[in-house]
Amino acid sequence: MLTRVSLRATALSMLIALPALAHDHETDGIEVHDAYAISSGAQAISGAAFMVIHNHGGPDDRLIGVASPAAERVELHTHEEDADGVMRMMHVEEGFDLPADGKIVMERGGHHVMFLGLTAPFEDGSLVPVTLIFETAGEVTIEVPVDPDRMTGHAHGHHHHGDDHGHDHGHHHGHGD
Ligand SMILES: [Cu+2]
Repeated sequence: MLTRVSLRATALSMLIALPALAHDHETDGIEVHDAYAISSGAQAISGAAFMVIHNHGGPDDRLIGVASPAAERVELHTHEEDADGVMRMMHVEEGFDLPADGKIVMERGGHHVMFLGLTAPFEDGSLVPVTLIFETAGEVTIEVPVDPDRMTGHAHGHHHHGDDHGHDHGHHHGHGD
């Protein structure tokens, strides 16, 4: 009898806690699509994540930061062409604009979430927790699947993998243990 009572008490406290959690995520109208993460194999010390973030009916907003337990440092990056025509990766401290009914596209060769100093290798099919920090909407935490073979949504329907694809694969197999 005592056991049954305490179980019921636990279930009740969970019921009370849940609506508060759900509320936080629904008010904002932030929606994340097509998220995936990559790294270049088991020896990799860095990784990247790509996704499309929609702002459905919310006010103008801005993605100002990102956090994850998967790496020592997590930053918002972009690629920019320098004066010599070389593409360079840059930390974007001010973050990315997310206007009302607009979107942020993070894709290969462009904006991305950068993981520096992976706490564990990214294993195919595992989920990387990522917290997106918005100026107005606050924090939105998502789970990003590791999928090194995935192309962005824009590449949909293309079966030929171009040269730009090659460097992302690296060597998946190390020396074997
Ligand atoms: Cu980067």
